[in-house]
Amino acid sequence: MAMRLVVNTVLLAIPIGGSLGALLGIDAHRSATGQKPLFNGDGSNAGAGAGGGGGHDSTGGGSGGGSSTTDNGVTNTQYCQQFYGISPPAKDGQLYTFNPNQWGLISGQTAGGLCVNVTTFDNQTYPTQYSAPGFSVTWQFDPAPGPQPVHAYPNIMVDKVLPLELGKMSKVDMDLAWNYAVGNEVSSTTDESALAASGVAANVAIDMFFDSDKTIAQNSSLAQYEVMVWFARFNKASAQVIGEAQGVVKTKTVNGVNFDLYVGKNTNRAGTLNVLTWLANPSTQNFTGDIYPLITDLYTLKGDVYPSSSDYMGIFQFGTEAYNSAENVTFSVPKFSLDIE
Ligand SMILES: *[C@@H]1O[C@H](CO)[C@@H](O)[C@H](O)[C@H]1NC(C)=O
Ligand SMILES: *[C@@H]1O[C@H](CO)[C@@H](O)[C@H](O)[C@H]1NC(C)=O
Ligand SMILES: *[C@@H]1O[C@H](CO)[C@@H](O)[C@H](O)[C@H]1NC(C)=O
Ligand SMILES: *[C@@H]1O[C@H](CO)[C@@H](O)[C@H](O)[C@H]1NC(C)=O
Ligand SMILES: *[C@H]1O[C@@H](CO)[C@H](O)[C@@H](O)[C@@H]1NC(C)=O
Repeated sequence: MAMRLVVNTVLLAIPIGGSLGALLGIDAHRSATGQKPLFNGDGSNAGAGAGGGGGHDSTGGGSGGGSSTTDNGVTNTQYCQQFYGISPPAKDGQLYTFNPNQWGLISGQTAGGLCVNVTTFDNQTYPTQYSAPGFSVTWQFDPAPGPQPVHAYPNIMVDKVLPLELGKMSKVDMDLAWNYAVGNEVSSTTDESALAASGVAANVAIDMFFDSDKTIAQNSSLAQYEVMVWFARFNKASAQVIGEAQGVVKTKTVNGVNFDLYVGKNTNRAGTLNVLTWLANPSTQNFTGDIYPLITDLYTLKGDVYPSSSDYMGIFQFGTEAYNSAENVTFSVPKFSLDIE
């Protein structure tokens, strides 16, 4: 049991990249702290300095979590660690890992920190085989002074389903709803003007990694393609899509939602990572349908920057890139399910 816990902690602690600069951030973090963060929650927070909640979660390590409350078979647990993933068990269901993924913390910067709350069912049985536990993320970060504006990409990641060859998939069905609001509480609406008034810069996005090599596709530091789907973006001036200045390459409507495609390279990877981003225009707070056409459409475009059907999808995550905000904000996802076939 103890042995198994240690193994899980190591596997789940592997930080997963967001987008711009993710890899730099992780490398910097890793070289600054060595392997310690894999085994010591507070050590990693102390190393990076910020994370206001700092000592919130001394239990760290994947399954421990911070404060937890249970009501009628529903348990809410708060996690404020920098990286450790949380993988709630699901009986006969698909497994997911919640990654706090605070890869861009800046030493000495004042901030309200970031905590992830996960709502699990004690019976480990969710509405469908593909449903994830509900979750929310409360955060506050001051603007980053340097060229790398993202502090964290807290996300939910699908486990065990990947890697899969793109051309052998038949669908990527999603059913999700989210809200973003100023404050420490879950809201059932998103008030974009209130977010703007608090200077919130963030997105709500899927982040996927592809490569022609099955194993490399699972490593965000090495994969050749990053394909993102942004359902919303708050504060256009701060939260820029890579390639935005070059304009829209293509548009596509899926399930009534219009997406604009932007294409560019992540300069932090010496131009070796092609970043293809579908930005919903206008934004949408829910999506029920198949996003596979947003992948297959990329094959129809010419050039090395686009993946092909023989490439593999190695990573699939959904979350929010936290740039900055004057006040605490809460991103909540009451419903998330993903069926990749
Ligand atoms: C599992 O627990 C949840 C929350 O209490 C409840 O809504 C659901 O009906 C339960 N499912 C089963 C199959 O008992
Ligand atoms: C997260 O959980 C903590 C601890 O139970 C609670 O105090 C806080 O209100 C929760 N936040 C949200 C957004 O639900
Ligand atoms: C990803 O690749 C980097 C660079 O080669 C390596 O340091 C890291 O351990 C790899 N990560 C995983 C999860 O294999
Ligand atoms: C989906 O989100 C849009 C706004 O983005 C909203 O107008 C619509 O009512 C939502 N639909 C559902 C079923 O929640
Ligand atoms: C943001 O608000 C401050 C002040 O109310 C709290 O002390 C922080 O814990 C909170 N941050 C998070 C991540 O909840």
